[in-house]
Amino acid sequence: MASRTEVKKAGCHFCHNNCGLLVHVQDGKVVKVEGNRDHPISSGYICARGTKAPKWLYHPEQLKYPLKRAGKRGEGKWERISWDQALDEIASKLAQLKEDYGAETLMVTEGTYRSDHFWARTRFLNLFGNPQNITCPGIICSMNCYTINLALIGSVNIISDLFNTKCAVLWGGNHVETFLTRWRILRGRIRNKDVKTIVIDPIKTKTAKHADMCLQLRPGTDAALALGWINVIIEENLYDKDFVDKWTHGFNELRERVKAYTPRKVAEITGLTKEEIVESARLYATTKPACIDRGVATDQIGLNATRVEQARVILKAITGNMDVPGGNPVTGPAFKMNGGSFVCDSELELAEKCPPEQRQKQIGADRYKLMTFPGWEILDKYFKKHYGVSHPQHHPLLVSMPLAIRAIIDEKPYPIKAMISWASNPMMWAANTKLVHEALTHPNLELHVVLEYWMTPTAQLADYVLPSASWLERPLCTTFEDWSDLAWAGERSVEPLGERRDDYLFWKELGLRLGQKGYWPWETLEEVAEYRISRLGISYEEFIDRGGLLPEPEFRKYEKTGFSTPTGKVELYSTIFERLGYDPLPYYEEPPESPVRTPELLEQYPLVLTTGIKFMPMFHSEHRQLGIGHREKHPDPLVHIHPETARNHGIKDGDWVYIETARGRIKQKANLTEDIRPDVVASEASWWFPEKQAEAPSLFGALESNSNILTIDDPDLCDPLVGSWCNRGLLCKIYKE
Ligand SMILES: Nc1nc2c(c(=O)[nH]1)N[C@H]1C(S)=C(S)[C@@H](COP(=O)(O)OP(=O)(O)OC[C@H]3O[C@@H](n4cnc5c(=O)[nH]c(N)nc54)[C@H](O)[C@@H]3O)O[C@H]1N2
Ligand SMILES: Nc1nc2c(c(=O)[nH]1)N[C@H]1C(S)=C(S)[C@@H](COP(=O)(O)OP(=O)(O)OC[C@H]3O[C@@H](n4cnc5c(=O)[nH]c(N)nc54)[C@H](O)[C@@H]3O)O[C@H]1N2
Ligand code: SF4
Ligand SMILES: [Mo]
Repeated sequence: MASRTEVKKAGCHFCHNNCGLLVHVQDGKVVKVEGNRDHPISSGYICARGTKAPKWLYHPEQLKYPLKRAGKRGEGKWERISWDQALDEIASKLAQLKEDYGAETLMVTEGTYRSDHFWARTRFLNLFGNPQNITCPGIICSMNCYTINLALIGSVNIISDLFNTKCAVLWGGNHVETFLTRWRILRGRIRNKDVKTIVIDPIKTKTAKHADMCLQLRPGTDAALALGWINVIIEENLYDKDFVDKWTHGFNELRERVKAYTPRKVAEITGLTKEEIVESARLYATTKPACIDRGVATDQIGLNATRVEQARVILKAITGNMDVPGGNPVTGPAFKMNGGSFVCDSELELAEKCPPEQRQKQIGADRYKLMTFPGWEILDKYFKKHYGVSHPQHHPLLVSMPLAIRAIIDEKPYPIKAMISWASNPMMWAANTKLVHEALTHPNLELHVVLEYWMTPTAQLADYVLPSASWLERPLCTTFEDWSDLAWAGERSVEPLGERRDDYLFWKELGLRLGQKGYWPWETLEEVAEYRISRLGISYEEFIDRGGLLPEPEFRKYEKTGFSTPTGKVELYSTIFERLGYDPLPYYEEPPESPVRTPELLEQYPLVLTTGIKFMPMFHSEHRQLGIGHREKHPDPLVHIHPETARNHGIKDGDWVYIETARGRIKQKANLTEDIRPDVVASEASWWFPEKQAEAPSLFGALESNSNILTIDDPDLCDPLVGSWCNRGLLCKIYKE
């Protein structure tokens, strides 16, 4: 029989760029993957992860069948069972736990934007009666910033118009390694001297090497720098008076607040020079249009995390760069075409199904009020008035992981008896791994289900491990969880391997077994996609063919509609923060552990540590299996140390060194580089070793080189608005193994 080759138009989901890729399928098997030149956004781009996708998909260690634990947790004994058995048993256990402890006893943990069906999980939880007890890295990755945007401008202002900007501030982001498609736009423009760039990073990264200025500040001091910029911009009259007068609320209060943040003071805090601060502020404020393109660093500095974003929103507003070409556009929830709109995530979540008294039980709602129901109720009121649809519940409604973990162990404020980890490896991503490990092995946790591609350290501790279909085995249909007004599509390339299923089917099938009949009308994700575009007047085939639907860019939308905040303006002084009992204005606070805040620790831990340096071709804890080709390129975890610091510690390039904080120690391999501040050490995160022993206590070496052994998760030291913990700006010592 002649072999059959097809080319599928898929949407990659190995990272958040969702590039349009062409997947060559021969006799039902993926043989080659390349960039799709016709894709309206990625236009042919593909990275090493995309190219190696066939090796990834057919790796012998990919999970293919549902597994049930047969020995003790972590013992590595598994029994292969059917999906029906797994779902029946999980549903019946959940029903019993709900009866005994209430629907709130279930916690869901999930990864960072790993698929486009978060709405399905929220729908399931609302129907189950659970108060959105969801915890995920979003709290330290973008969603905390996102929620600040919602409070201050009523929409999202995180995207940057890199095509048209004349000055890009890359704030705590290393685009060369992490934001590949964004970097692709900038690289050409930098080469053509068409754009100025300022990088804010303690390391002179590959990205920073292309920049006009690199501000190598002390980790965790970003809010001081941002407030210093505001001070310079106001003092030197560099702000946009017209925009400030018409479209902002609280300028006078802001002016008073930032008086304390003089360049001299900010220089003392950040370790930058006064000149660097003033010059960079002027460059940003006077080069028009300018944008701020953020990385994740500042989301992870604990106590002061959201205040950095608050100050950045203020900077965009007072310089008149908000929602202008080349600035930071304001994005809304739904793509519109032919008089109809894409069906938003919020329209699928069935928020009204969860009884109000249940909502009040969300863990953390009494202390981190912005990103839980108290904040959401206010934010959604203005959002709905403005956009005509509700805000999706699924990202500004998160439980801080440190509270979730403690609720399992201490049963406070009530017992968490069940956890579903989908697309998530909390043994890798969450702070204070030792405590996470304690929770995941605790007898209090009666049910732990993991949905995965691989047997990971987290999966190794589960009761059921269910095999999931990847982006090659499922279609894509997304508006990025409702936070952009474009819609992307990709088709399923091949049928799922073995008995893998997409995660949507898990939520649906579990729901049907728990009394949710009638609420899951779509059999497949293709049917979901068809439903979601049903008001746009195009066929599913055309949607896939186009790969993406883009709105005509529209700027200065506020001139027609105002901002969706209580004052209708950008709130430099936040009336929502005030209502929730927080300081309405931004301020600087020292990191929980620092040479200034905790000098008593300095003798023992003299260096500042930042964790989680990301790099190609890895994506968090993924792609670490030998045989795909990525691990072969980057086999070991690296810690970046200045040569002078290394010399003082007797450390040579390539030595294995211990990095120790007050929480514990790990080892990584020394990478000596002049590019890092001498007082700073930077480690990689998410390291486990699939080739090492699976069984406890090894758990694939999950406790050996994992930076989250070192991080701080004390709830009192988390950001008070949202509960973000501290991965960056810690105190440590280093020594040779
Ligand atoms: N290759 C690859 N790409 C990825 C990912 C991945 O795992 N691998 N993950 C994706 C995800 S989910 C995310 S969130 C993004 C993250 O993307 P980035 O934010 O670009 O990545 P990071 O390396 O975490 O941090 C960026 C920079 O922050 C600097 N930094 C550390 N501490 C501080 C500080 O206190 N202040 C400032 N201003 N800078 C500091 C670091 O030196 C680093 O260069 O990448 C996405 N893309
Ligand atoms: N110390 C420190 N910790 C950090 C960071 C840091 O900088 N420093 N960075 C943080 C950041 S920015 C982030 S975003 C998080 C990342 O945290 P996560 O997003 O949880 O990333 P992973 O730890 O790689 O776990 C994701 C798991 O999901 C699986 N998976 C991927 N896609 C799917 C899918 O569609 N379905 C299913 N069922 N499984 C899937 C993968 O195999 C992988 O095991 O880590 C955070 N943790
Ligand atoms: S992994 Fe690579 S190809 Fe896939 S979406 Fe990300 S950048 Fe694009
Ligand atoms: Mo992230």
